[in-house]
Amino acid sequence: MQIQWFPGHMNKSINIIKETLGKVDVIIEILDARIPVSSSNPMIPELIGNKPRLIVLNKNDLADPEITEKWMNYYKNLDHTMPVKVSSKTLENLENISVACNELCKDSKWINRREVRGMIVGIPNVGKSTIINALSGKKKVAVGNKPGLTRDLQRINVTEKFQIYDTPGILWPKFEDKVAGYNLAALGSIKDTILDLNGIACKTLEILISKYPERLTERYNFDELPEEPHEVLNLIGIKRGCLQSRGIIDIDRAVNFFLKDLRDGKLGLITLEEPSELLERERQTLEEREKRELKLKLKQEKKRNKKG
Ligand SMILES: Nc1nc2c(ncn2[C@@H]2O[C@H](COP(=O)(O)OP(=O)(O)OP(=O)(O)O)[C@@H](O)[C@H]2O)c(=O)[nH]1
Ligand SMILES: [Mg+2]
Repeated sequence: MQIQWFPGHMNKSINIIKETLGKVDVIIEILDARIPVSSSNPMIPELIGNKPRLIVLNKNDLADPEITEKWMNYYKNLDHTMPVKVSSKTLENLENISVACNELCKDSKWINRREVRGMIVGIPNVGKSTIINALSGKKKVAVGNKPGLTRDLQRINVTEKFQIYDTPGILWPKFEDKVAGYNLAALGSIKDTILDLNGIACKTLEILISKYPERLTERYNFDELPEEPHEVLNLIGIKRGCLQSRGIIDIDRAVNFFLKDLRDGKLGLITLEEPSELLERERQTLEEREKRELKLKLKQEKKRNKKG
């Protein structure tokens, strides 16, 4: 699964962040609590250096609380970093953002003289605008479920002591990490029109069969959960009456049923990735990169030999 992003957008985003970085005290990185790794941007640590970073695990109303705790512990152990879990939809814990930003800056010389300034960053659809609207209590920023909606940089006074910049959906996910592509697509953060939805549903079902088998059994009233994702889709098709003429199962409809259930939280509180999987995930990404580079090298050699 390839994630699309255009070099022009990437350069513009980086320039905006770099320009704004000098004016702020804290970087507020919004992540989707259900997929903290997949919804992160690989360049942030390098870009912000030693600047304090607040990790906001947003959409916590949809995430598995047990795994969110694991992620909280994981981020607590990183340098210059503090995590908070929030839901900008239910407004749960939202005030912790300003509390944590103040905490991150509490030893600064200027802390009693002026407000803490934060800059919100994150990949499309993680809820940046929803958070700012909720914090400011006004509908100042366009919100939508289509990726890439916010376009211009804005500055908002949250309280007298806390000010934030809104940025467009300016960061990109990890291109090289295939799992990230699948996870983002499964949760609706990449436009469906460009996707192989059947493949995405199967990849996600693979995770759910191993992590949350009982949720699938409950939701679709299975007597027994099949082992293979495509078999689960077939069975969802049958259970939901997705049938074409002559009783053939309409898999596309079954896929849509399943993805809608997942995105709407109908399968319960679900998190697709855990900190313990990080190392293996990085190893896989590295292996893929090496394979790609080797393939390219062989191709170039073949070309050279043909010429020679
Ligand atoms: N359930 C739930 N949905 C949320 C939450 N926060 C945001 N959303 C939804 O996620 C979608 C994207 O939210 P936005 O605030 O537009 O995301 P954004 O990061 O500003 O997106 P771009 O402007 O495209 O970069 C919307 O449908 C929101 O309603 C949350 O905490 N819980
Ligand atoms: Mg936005």
